[in-house]
Amino acid sequence: MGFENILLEVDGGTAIVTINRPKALNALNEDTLKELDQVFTDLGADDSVHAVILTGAGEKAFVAGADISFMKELTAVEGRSFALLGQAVFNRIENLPQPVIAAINGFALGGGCELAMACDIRLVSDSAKFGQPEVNLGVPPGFAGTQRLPRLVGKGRAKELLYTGDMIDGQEAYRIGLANKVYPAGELLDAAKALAKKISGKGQIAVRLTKSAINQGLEMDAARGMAYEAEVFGLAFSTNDQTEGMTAFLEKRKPEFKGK
Ligand code: DAK
Repeated sequence: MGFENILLEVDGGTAIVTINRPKALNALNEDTLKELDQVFTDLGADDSVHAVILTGAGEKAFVAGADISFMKELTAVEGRSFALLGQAVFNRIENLPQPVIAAINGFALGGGCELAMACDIRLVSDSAKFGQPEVNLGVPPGFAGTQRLPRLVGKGRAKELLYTGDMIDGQEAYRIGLANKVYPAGELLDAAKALAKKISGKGQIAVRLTKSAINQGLEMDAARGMAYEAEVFGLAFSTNDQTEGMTAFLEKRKPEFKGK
């Protein structure tokens, strides 16, 4: 299926999804969200893809937010369905079986910051700018910014960003735990590809089970989270990857994981 607002490239085990509306700083309208939903549905079902990189086209923006010209005339009912669509797409990304790395190459504002937070890992360029400026537009965040930001950076820092709409740069995002690493702009995509490749070389079932244990576990109390981890750990012992990984260690060779 061809997409109008998204570019998809698959190289080895890594898929690169680029949101491609650079004239509107990659702002998310309904069509773009629906295309993102489709592309991530397809990637989630593709076992040859081991990691996904999500980035924005052009040099200025990752995603400058939900599309304000699209949102301006929405009725209350339409606004609610737009928020539910965005939340569903972001949940799909957060719960994709494979890890998703956001390569944040510029503005990540509002829905763009929320999209980045739905990814597993955020690598950012030194020109990146994060913020939740919804209060400047007279609305609260609608794509789970009130939920994911405090979970990532803590309640106090999240409230400051959400109440003021202030922007922070990549270094500050790194300092508060919103970004994993900061790179010079020209090195960002290569760094994301290198990280994706590194993850692709590991036992894929183990990576997926680990993602599930973290995501599910964080929604439970610690005792239930640990019980879930034990189940997931046990499940790994039904795989060839577990036999291969442990045998290879004892034979002092590199494992050859098959994802089975
Ligand atoms: N939507 C639509 N177009 C946008 C856009 C956006 N979010 N951001 C930028 N653009 C467009 C600009 O209108 C401009 O278009 P033309 O005038 O060339 O046609 C083009 O991109 C280039 O932008 P600028 O000329 O403004 O570029 P600058 O470098 O001067 O400024 C900027 C860059 C990122 C600082 C500025 O564009 C800006 O402030 N943009 C808006 C950022 C923003 O407020 N983002 C948050 C959007 S609100 C909800 C559902 C969802 C949400 C909330 C509630 N419910 C249903 C309850 C989510 C809300 C958001 O994400």
